[in-house]
Amino acid sequence: LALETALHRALPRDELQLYFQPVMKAEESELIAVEALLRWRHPDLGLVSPADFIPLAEDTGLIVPIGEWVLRSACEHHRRWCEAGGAPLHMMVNISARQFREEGFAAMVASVLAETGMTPGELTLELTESMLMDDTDRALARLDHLRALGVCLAIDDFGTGYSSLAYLKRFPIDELKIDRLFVRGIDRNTRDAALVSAIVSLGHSLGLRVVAEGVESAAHLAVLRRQGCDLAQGFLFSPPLPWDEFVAAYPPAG
Ligand code: G
Ligand code: G
Ligand code: MN
Ligand code: NA
Repeated sequence: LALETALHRALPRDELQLYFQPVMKAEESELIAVEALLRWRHPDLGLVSPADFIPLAEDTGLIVPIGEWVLRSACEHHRRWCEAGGAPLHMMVNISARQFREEGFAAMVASVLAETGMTPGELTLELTESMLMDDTDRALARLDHLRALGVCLAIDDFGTGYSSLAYLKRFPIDELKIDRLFVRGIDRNTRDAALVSAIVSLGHSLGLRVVAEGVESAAHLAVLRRQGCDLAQGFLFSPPLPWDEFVAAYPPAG
């Protein structure tokens, strides 16, 4: 309950912050996108991971205002990037299940796009398989609504959820993000390598871009390049960084 009370105050007290992790073209190691990752600076507990407070935010419904803040802040940071003369950069934002199911979600996305002047095609919303699997007809309607706004849609943590491949045929998805669970062993474990290779082929045959998460070593990247994976994200390139550090590491007009 104490944590819940504190979470209620997090937004008005300005305790939430976005970190940004670069996403690179696998072949050229060139910056192409950035994922916004939420952090909470709790006055006593210090930095609290979203893994520890997103579930609470979902249960209490606080995820709705918090998620809107995340999206607006991500779009505002993107505008700063553009104003600094940055090359086109996709902004990737995580969406939670409760947010996605919220009646006004697509309308909220539309108004944030309008208010911030964000180019819809440069925004990617990250969804998870389980969000699409319950009530698939309604999920499809929501995805169509979002796609009509011009935003891109990605499946995050691909391969780990409860899912069916049939939805890939029906749903208007642009991108698969392979969970780092599969990437971790690709340079040593032939099963992991086979799974990642199969996901890359599956994605490409459906016209999707494929991102590998959790790329931690040059050996990981070498296998991913050989397999033709499009994009790579992970500690090999950079951990998630505060905006100023991200911009210093990847100068927009550099
Ligand atoms: O950045 P980190 O590894 O601590 O993230 C832990 C988990 O929290 C990941 O599953 C990530 O997708 C999720 N997460 C990070 N930022 C957000 C956010 O803004 N919204 C939602 N819904 N989840 C987030
Ligand atoms: O679920 P999602 O993919 O959104 O989770 C993103 C989380 O993964 C972030 O919290 C980030 O800190 C973490 N992360 C990013 N790159 C790496 C990596 O190379 N290795 C590991 N172990 N975690 C990573
Ligand atoms: Mn993600
Ligand atoms: Na993921």
